[in-house]
Amino acid sequence: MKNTALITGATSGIGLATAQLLAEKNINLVLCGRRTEKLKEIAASLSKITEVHTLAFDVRDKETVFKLLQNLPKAFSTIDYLINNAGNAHGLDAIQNGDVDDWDAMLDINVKGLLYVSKAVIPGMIKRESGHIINIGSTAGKEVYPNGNVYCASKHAVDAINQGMRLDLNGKGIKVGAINPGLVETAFSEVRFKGDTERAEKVYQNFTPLQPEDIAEIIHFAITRPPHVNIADLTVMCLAQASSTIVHKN
Ligand code: NDP
Ligand code: 8X3
Repeated sequence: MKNTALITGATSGIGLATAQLLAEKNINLVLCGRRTEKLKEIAASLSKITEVHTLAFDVRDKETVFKLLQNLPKAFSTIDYLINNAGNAHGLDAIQNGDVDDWDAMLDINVKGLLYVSKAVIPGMIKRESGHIINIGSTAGKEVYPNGNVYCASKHAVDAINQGMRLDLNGKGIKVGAINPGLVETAFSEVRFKGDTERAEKVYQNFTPLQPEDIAEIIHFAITRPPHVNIADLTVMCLAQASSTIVHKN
């Protein structure tokens, strides 16, 4: 029997690379994101190699999250792997200059959205006494950098939720673990800087950042460990990065 992975934020970056890799590994996919057209395009390509179901929703919309995830078509309703990946940074401002809408977006998407999706998926895992939840945290969940304030808070919350999930689901046959990347070259900075591509590109210049495929490989490694092995918390940075603020550039 094929396994099924539900990936949030599958339309771009880490989520998209993970969808591609897991499709190649013959895992069925439930792909989520807000952009319907992008989801259709990805499904058209990946359904040549595996079974794909797409769900377009905003993780902030809790009613829709529960309605869609509790009514998955039978062929996709057994979620073996939940990849809680949807998220972004919005802005990079000192706390005194922060935009409250940016704060709302980061806390609502990165924290509350992850909770809603998990709440919808966990009961099935508990019933089956099986499943694996991978929470995508960040080095920003391990340290705080200047102007990162609320984004870092949201990822510290993911770190706490990851630990809390592991404690509360202990003994229920469910693996829980976080993967915390450093700088990964995706649309992340373009979103953070609200479409300022020039500023976004500069974030990844003069060093070799992680690529989304690097994280996808680690996610695949984590979900293919033997039944008794759970990767609880894994931080990964590119060679040039030593911390959020120390990046060796050429
Ligand atoms: P991208 O911007 O490339 O991808 C973000 C994904 O999240 C998109 O698929 C987007 O889909 C989805 N998303 C964003 N907001 C919502 C929402 N409200 N509802 C549903 N889906 C949403 O960024 P990354 O791939 O880099 O980011 C993925 C995760 O990795 C995030 O949690 C990020 O914090 C984390 N991360 C990223 C790092 C990096 O340096 N890039 C480093 C450490 C962690 P759509 O727009 O279609 O809704
Ligand atoms: C994304 C990495 O350093 O931009 O979580 O916060 S960073």
